[in-house]
Amino acid sequence: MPYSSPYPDLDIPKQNILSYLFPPSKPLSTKPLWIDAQNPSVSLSQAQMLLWIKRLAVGLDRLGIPEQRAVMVFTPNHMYVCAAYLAAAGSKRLFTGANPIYTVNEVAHQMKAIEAAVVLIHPDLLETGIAAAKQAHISTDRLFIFSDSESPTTQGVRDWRSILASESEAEAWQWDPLDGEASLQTIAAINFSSGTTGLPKGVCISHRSLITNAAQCMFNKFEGTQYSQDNPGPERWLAFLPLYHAYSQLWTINIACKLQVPVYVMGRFNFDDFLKYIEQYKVTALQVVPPIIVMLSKRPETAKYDISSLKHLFCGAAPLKSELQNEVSKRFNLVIGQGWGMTETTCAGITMPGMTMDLTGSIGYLIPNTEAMLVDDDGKEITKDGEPGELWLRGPQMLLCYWRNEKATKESITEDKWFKTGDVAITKRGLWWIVDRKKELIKVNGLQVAPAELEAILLEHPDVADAAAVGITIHDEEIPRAYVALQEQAKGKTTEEDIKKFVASKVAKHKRLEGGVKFVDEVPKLASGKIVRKLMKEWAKQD
Ligand code: AYL
Repeated sequence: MPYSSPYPDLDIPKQNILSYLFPPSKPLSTKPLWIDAQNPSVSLSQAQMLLWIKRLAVGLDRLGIPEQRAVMVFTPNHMYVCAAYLAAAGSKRLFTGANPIYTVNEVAHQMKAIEAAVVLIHPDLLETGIAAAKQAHISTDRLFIFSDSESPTTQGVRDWRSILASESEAEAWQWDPLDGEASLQTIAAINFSSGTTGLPKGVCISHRSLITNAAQCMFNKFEGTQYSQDNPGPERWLAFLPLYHAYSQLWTINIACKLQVPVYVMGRFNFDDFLKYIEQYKVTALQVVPPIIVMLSKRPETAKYDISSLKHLFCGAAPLKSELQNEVSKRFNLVIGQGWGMTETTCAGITMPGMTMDLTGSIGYLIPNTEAMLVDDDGKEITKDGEPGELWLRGPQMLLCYWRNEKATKESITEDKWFKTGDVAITKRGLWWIVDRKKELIKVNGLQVAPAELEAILLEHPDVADAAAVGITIHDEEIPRAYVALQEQAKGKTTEEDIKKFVASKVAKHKRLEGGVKFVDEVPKLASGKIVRKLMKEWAKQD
């Protein structure tokens, strides 16, 4: 028997994400909702946001972008990313975002994988964006400069404002309601994840899944508190997590809009600014990742600011030590609740409700409408509380499929719709703990690093005969390390630094081989060719 959520099922509407966020029955709010953290006189209300969404949706129609084709953004956070996300999804196109620290090769990979039809590029990233588009054979007239102020045409690339419809034209635009089955089958967003194995893949999330996960997380947020969706209480958030990731999209765009919580949108992350904004705007709650909790614990800058307005931190994306959770919670007098989820589960799957303070490191309870199974190495179901197994999940927030990758889809979703997470969990009395990771994934700063991607790059080096990448943990932080077998003639000549530099020239910072390069005679593999990562992780522990 699978485990089910302790909460009653929620009734989730089957509709367009725009119908859910901007219901015609409710007047649109004109209060500042998305506010520029750096320049708070600049903001967008719910009503203004909808107008930008419509103007862009009509603009995309005019460009002739077909349904279910990708609108990609390559930018640090700013308010208009929310408009691009909802315009793309709401007009039945697909939203996808690339990490603004990506190299040309990384952006080009994503552009090609998703067959981007339009790319909106921040002016600071124009050179990288144009070079990547060339590699991906995307023509210049499909690229647009994308920031919160108008830019002149540069290298033939126009500002995104040039494709926007006028206000009156936009007002006439109506979205497809996507009632019923269409809500389940229409993809709204594609974020990238390596899943349990291989290279990063596009994760197809439907309108229905987006709505489901927002509803589940809002239920969970208010569970056991005096507040509710109709009366969320006095809240102010700071959006510093990147909007190309599911976590920020869920809270900064969808939930903030639904609950009408003002959110200060921050561009590039900087810890001092982060603290300054919390103080300045009296931020009440934050969605964070474990490295933020580490910074709050260790960095002296925290003493310079008054962050006593903060009452709640919601932490997900990587393991958080309970000692650290408890220390930071006591010191700053706030509740820290963990949540677990994946790009493939829209975002959340298991979370600690409301203002519950847990001292055991638990990630919480299954959220409504969600079932789980624990499965042993032979594929048998584990039913005894406290016994570890691979976590499988089922619920309306699971991905539809991996984009144009039937093989990966079949490998990760069973015929009766269980999604295999690759995480190892235990459960006791309805609570859940993540105890291990069975899949290859390395998590650095809460961000995914796919070993297969690093291995492909290592093999491009002429002196490398074979290579494997694994995550190793140093001072509670996971970082990538490579085990490399050199070609005969390179042995004793090619150095660790050579390999590290080679990789660093091709990847974003968080994927660099900070855990070092170890030379081996042979990369340990099974007869099938499968790399034995566990063994290398054991070696690393003995260093
Ligand atoms: P992706 N503890 C341990 N590992 C975790 C946790 C956690 N609390 N949360 C995520 N992971 C790991 O796609 C786990 O290995 O999504 C999982 O398979 O970037 C992988 O990260 C997925 O990484 C929320 C809010 C989850 C945010 C998130 C983060 C989603 C990260 C639930 O409510």
